[in-house]
Amino acid sequence: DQIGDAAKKLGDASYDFAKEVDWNNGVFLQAPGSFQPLKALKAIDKMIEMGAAADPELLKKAADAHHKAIGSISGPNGVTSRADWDAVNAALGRVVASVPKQKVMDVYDAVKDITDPKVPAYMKSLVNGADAEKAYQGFLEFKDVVAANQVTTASAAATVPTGDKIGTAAKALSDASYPFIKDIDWLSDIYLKPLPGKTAPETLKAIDKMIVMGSKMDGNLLKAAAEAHHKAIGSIDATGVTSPEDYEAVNAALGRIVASVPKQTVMDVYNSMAKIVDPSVTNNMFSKVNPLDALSAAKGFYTFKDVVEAVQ
Ligand code: DGD
Ligand code: CLA
Ligand code: PID
Ligand code: PID
Ligand code: PID
Ligand code: PID
Ligand code: PID
Ligand code: PID
Repeated sequence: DQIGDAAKKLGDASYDFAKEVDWNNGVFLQAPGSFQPLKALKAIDKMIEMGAAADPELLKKAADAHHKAIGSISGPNGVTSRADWDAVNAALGRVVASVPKQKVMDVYDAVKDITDPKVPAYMKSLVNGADAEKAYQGFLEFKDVVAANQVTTASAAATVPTGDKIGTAAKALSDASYPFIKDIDWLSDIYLKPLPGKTAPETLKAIDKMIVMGSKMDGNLLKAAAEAHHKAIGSIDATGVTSPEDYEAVNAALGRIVASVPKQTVMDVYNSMAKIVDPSVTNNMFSKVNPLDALSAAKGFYTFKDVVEAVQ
């Protein structure tokens, strides 16, 4: 297709740049400017809306392309192979083309709103500047091909199951855990701190397992989960906490996507995360909330998971 061909040209223009970026640099975990959680949540919300509007099949293929690309990483900078670099660009170009232009620009504008104007120049200063300009020129040509293949109307909303066992169980889980949700400091910057003692390649292994799980999920249910998160973001209070109803809808939606993949795929995520999350992290989280609320939430979760497993 045209986007695939254009991605090869983009690769010619951008792979030198890709090789020069230190993908393992911890700076990429930082907020791109001053820390503004509510504005950042707005930017994420725009990404969620774009993801919910995208073609689920193309999203899956993009997830698969990333998984494959992680498998061909080499060298100290963590760069993927030339072929996989092109495949990721092509897959993302197709995802972008599957949503109306305005949804893409809304993401750009919202990210711009939390990005210090000095950040792009700082990024450029870490690589060969001429190669960055060549890559950007390539991106400008690529985006014209994407625009020429872009849809003009959004896809239909997801179908949300009703009256199912997971939906019923989600009510009990939500009742048991909403007090805990209210105890959590959602506006803290602690969630942007590096995991103690873990390197980027180690962390990427766990993220890879999530990518694999995402690509196996039922596309309609994943879209419904994105829509539920978007709705929940719309009802947050000043501390970032969503309404009980929207919280319940998020739990139901997530239970359903978990049930749509094999148990082992879920356990692979859990086990790989357990390897990188030191117990000190969990204990620290626990120390900041009311312990009875956390225990009630945990009990609710362990009851909920049996219902999920039964329909998995
Ligand atoms: C950049 C963009 C990269 C900056 C990286 C910041 C992104 C951080 C994302 C953090 C989000 C949070 C998610 C994680 C949450 C974790 C939860 C725990 O360097 C601009 C200005 C605005 C920059 C900010 C907006 C970036 C938006 C990027 C899309 C968002 C993606 C989402 C990422 C999130 C995660 C994904 C899963 O656009 O951009 C560089 C540009 O900066 C440079 O400016 C451009 C002008 O826009 C353009 O108009 C033009 O002037 C150009 O061109 C210069 O510069 C000139 C000529 O016109 C060209 O023809 C050519 O010759 C060129 O020069 C060659 O030099
Ligand atoms: Mg990705 C984007 C890393 C998994 C879907 N992703 C980005 C970039 C960053 C990144 C490189 C955001 C920061 C930025 O804009 O830099 N992703 C990244 C990692 C992983 C991952 C490390 C780990 C596996 N992503 C992942 C998965 C999905 C996505 C699983 C779902 C399938 N990701 C996704 C989308 C987008 C990203 C939809 C973006 O739109 C965003 C992005 O790249 O925006 C431009 C700048 C970008 C780069 C350095 C990448 C190359 C860009 C072009 C080809 C060349 C460079 C031009 C110029 C020098 C700088 C960019 C200017 C900009 C205005 C265009
Ligand atoms: C400028 C000036 C003009 C010239 C110009 C110009 C540049 C404009 C630009 C630009 C626009 C632009 C847009 C970009 C958009 C990037 C969008 C990224 C989206 C990320 C998403 C993440 C996610 C997911 C995901 C799916 C999940 C939801 C999420 C489901 C259902 C300034 C050059 C025209 C770069 C969507 C993918 C996992 C949130 O206009 O003179 O330069 O860049 O998890 O959804 O699972
Ligand atoms: C524009 C203007 C509108 C019209 C429009 C428009 C286009 C927007 C577009 C577009 C946005 C867009 C985004 C793309 C992004 C590509 C990002 C590629 C990333 C590749 C990576 C590869 C890798 C790896 C990996 C992880 C490793 C690092 C690597 C570590 C820690 C402008 C059409 C709407 C194409 C990250 C995965 C293995 C490098 O908005 O008018 O057209 O395209 O090895 O991580 O090692
Ligand atoms: C400039 C002027 C214009 C021309 C121009 C220009 C240059 C702009 C540039 C540039 C922008 C730019 C951006 C780059 C972005 C790279 C993003 C990489 C993201 C990597 C990640 C990696 C990771 C992980 C991971 C999970 C870990 C955290 C991390 C935990 C909990 C100035 C040329 C356009 C290079 C996200 C995945 C392992 C961080 O604009 O005229 O030159 O470069 O380890 O999670 O640990
Ligand atoms: C233990 C001991 C026994 C008792 C027991 C026990 C506990 C086991 C547990 C547990 C398992 C467990 C699993 C959990 C799994 C969480 C998985 C999260 C996945 C996240 C993903 C994120 C993503 C995306 C997304 C889609 C994108 C890709 C991504 C596309 C196509 C120890 C109780 C049985 C909590 C998938 C969603 C946006 C990466 O066994 O005695 O306690 O918890 O962006 O994909 O867009
Ligand atoms: C298990 C054992 C195997 C069998 C199995 C199994 C089950 C795994 C499961 C499961 C995992 C799972 C996960 C669920 C997670 C639910 C998470 C809900 C989060 C809700 C939030 C709501 C909100 C917001 C929002 C953003 C705001 C904050 C809030 C800010 C900054 C165990 C079956 C495989 C259900 C976060 C979105 C508005 C609070 O593996 O043997 O069954 O379920 O307002 O952000 O303000
Ligand atoms: C313990 C012992 C057992 C019993 C038990 C127990 C407790 C465990 C606990 C606990 C675990 C736990 C975890 C918590 C996790 C909260 C995670 C919140 C994430 C929030 C984020 C917010 C954000 C943003 C956002 C984007 C911004 C950055 C942020 C940028 C660029 C010990 C009870 C089981 C509470 C990610 C989205 C706005 C940070 O196990 O016997 O009690 O709690 O602003 O992006 O700015």
